[in-house]
Amino acid sequence: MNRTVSVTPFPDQKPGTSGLRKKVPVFQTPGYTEAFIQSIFDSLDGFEGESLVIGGDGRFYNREVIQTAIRMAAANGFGRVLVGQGGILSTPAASHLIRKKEAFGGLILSASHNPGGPTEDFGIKYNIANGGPAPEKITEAIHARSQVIDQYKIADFGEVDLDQIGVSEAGGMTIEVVDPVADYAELMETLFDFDAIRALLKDGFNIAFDAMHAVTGPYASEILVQRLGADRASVFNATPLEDFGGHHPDPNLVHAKALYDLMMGPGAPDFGAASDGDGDRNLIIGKGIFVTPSDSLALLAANAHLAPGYKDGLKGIARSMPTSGAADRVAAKLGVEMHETPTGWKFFGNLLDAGRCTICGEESAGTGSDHVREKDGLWAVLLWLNILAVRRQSVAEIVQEHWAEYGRTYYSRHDYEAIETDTAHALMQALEEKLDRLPGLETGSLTIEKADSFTYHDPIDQSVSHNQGLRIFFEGGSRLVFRLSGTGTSGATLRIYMERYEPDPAHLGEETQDALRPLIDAAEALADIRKRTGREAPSVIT
Ligand code: G16
Repeated sequence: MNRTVSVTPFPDQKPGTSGLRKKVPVFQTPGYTEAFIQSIFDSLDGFEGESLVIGGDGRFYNREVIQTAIRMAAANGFGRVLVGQGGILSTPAASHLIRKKEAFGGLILSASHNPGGPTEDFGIKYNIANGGPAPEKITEAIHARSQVIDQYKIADFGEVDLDQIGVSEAGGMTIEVVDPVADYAELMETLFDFDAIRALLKDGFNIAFDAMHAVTGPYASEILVQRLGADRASVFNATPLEDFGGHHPDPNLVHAKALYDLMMGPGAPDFGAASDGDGDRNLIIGKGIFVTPSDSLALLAANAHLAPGYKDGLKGIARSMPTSGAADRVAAKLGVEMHETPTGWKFFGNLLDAGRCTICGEESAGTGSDHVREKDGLWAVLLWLNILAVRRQSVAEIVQEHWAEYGRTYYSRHDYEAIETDTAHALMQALEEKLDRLPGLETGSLTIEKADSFTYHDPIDQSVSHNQGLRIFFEGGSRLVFRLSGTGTSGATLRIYMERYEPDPAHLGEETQDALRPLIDAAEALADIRKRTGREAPSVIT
């Protein structure tokens, strides 16, 4: 039996960079989760009798929301739901499942790299039939609907057994609990030379993969250990935990410090990697060398043809605006299109669907390709391993050869987390107001060439996205970008992105923060960060 339940709108249900992310107690507010899911369904047309994929990263509250979402899908008229066993689906695996099963769309329950637990973060995101995050016109419709919603529909049936693979019927709908790993692992086998990687590992090439007690544990165990023969001990923190063991499942140099220390220490493995809460991000560290996500994108694009799935070359490359220009130089050399989009994987979807790019990447540790419509952590790890298996060089040698050929883009991001929202907006507004007056200004040793607020014109659907970050370009090619994160759940996070291009082979080995010192000083001089935020230093430097 279906019920219609009255609800009053919640004013804060505006999806951010990647879905709605809030603290668990907010989602536990009576009617809150239901109102948002109903707002999603109310914003879609034509799903009667269609399939919906549902899965999450296994964090606290995942199972409860999955039960609710299944009952609401039935009451709203979906014909079938496909759910990952145990409620688990990594974000790229969910994207693949939507595409493979030709589902109408999917609900992905994750707050990505944010911490999990009873007082930590949760999130809900809707993905469309191409497997990618809903574009802005849908997320805006969801938000608009959430502001006027007055009821939701839910079917009355008991708990679905999420742990048993199989098919059942309830509320007039088919419920299929599927193996979350099998389809994804099979897809990876079609893209990469598993024999070559297996041979590399057999020859004593040591890897370390930190699953951060998050969703990639089962995927990495199946692919790296079972199918590729890596040592069982090389995949650690492989059991997904509801609170990620109390850590932030964020594969950066702060939260994956243990891996970083291992890779920089004596006797380090040859290759280290980590992924995040929902398995879409990646961190790559060679023996004694951290590869920035921007460099990793450039390197993967330059070498992708070494993997079977990309042997015919790339149609184009896309990167988010704050990501460094390292990949642009690869695109120029390959003679393929280069696209610059706003932050948010959803902006790559149209380009991928239209065949305008093959590989995409972001400074926020995301890389992926047209195999799915999400970024994909393990995909990046496997492409790296495939390249290493063919080139038989160390990560450091490959990176250094790349810099020698293309020049090096020194790059860093400074985050000021959980600052007061008003303070963050005031800082951005003050900077924006003076953008017009910046060209020609000297700050330290640097001279400003131009400055603007980034606007994106989507070349496929002609949509326009304004206010996507403040950019300050300096003579000589350096750049500063200021923007506020769209994924945080407490206060605001100010992100400052710095990059400097260095073509001179004699200056490729500097320490990154030293190489960027003039830009770090310029950011302070232009935005008064210390005075305005009261912070002496960034919370996270990546
Ligand atoms: C999401 C988006 C990414 C974005 C990242 C950081 O990733 O999908 O496109 O780069 O957030 O966004 P922001 O700078 O606004 O915090 P994820 O891994 O959190 O889903």
